[in-house]
Amino acid sequence: ILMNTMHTETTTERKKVIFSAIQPSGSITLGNYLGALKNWVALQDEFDCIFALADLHTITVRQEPAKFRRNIMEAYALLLACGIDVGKSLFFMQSHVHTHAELAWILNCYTQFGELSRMTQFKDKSAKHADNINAGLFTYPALMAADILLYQADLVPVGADQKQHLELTRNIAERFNGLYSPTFVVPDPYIPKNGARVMSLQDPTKKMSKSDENANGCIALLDKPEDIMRKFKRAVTDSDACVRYAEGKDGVNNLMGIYSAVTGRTFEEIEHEFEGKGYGDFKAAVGEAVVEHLRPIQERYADYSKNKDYLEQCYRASAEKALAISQRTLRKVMKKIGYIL
Ligand code: ATP
Ligand code: LTN
Repeated sequence: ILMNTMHTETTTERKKVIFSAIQPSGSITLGNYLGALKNWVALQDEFDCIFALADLHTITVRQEPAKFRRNIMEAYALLLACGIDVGKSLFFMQSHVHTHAELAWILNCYTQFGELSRMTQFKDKSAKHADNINAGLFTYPALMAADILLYQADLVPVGADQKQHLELTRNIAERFNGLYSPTFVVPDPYIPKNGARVMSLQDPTKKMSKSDENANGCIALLDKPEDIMRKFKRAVTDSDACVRYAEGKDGVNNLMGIYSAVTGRTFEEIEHEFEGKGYGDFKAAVGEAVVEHLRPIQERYADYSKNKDYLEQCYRASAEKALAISQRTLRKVMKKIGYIL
């Protein structure tokens, strides 16, 4: 009997599925990397991973076509350089897989106006782009839910700012499952302990963002070493002049978080390392550690970005497989609703 149960357990066990996406809305930042991308790379060996460039989401903010096209190709090459391996994972453009837009429409009809109105990203972006508060910006989370639910993802590696969208995705999935019958896996967020919320170097109460007007606050993965060093040297700290993690020391806490994420050292070890030293030494050390961490990524990027044919092979092959997987879910959903297939 024991043998039997063991046998059924191993045969019914399915590898957990990971889904995540990033918008090609500008230069990818250290915040994106430490909050999300680093985990994408790390999870590839253990799980079935599916990653996308969320280029449909990106047009919720107006994009200049030539620049948008460059940003998409840059983001694709850069993510391969970060370690996304299309031999292990799928990695494609959301706009190449039509099921995303189709399921998004359906899920829009299972998402309440009140729920969408509470999304802080919607409120922030509406304030920032007051001249273009379009319907897509409002229904953005329904498309994000479609991205995730199409692949029956168990885990979604994201930064802390996406937690609210993930909770809405779970609510939509549970609602649909309750109305019909179990259809979607209800996904969990996967948020790193360290680096989940990298703050602007100029205003450490605001998150580091691709679309920040103050370029000094933000480290792009492709920034030159001298620019990275300069930005860290100018980073806002405090007048305490002591490297320690404490409430109210937002600037120093942020730098310690970054240093810890790229070196693997604990906060205690960092405090010890800089005992008796000033912020000048500390900021230079953080800058150097980041430069060294990014160096191999930048070198690989230089190679990938020259090889457009290879990039195209990668994203087309992944999109084809993603379409086949996602179509299974979409058909199931449509059948349950009552559509004639
Ligand atoms: P935009 O400025 O266009 O809104 P963004 O920089 O906020 O872009 P997204 O494409 O929205 O980036 O996010 C991609 C991933 O990076 C998400 O998982 C998000 O949670 C994560 N992320 C974004 N900013 C940070 C940050 N400052 N710290 C940690 N994680 C972040
Ligand atoms: N909204 C996300 C990008 C995104 C995403 C997703 C993340 C689009 N679809 C699905 C995880 C899963 C953001 O980072 N702003």
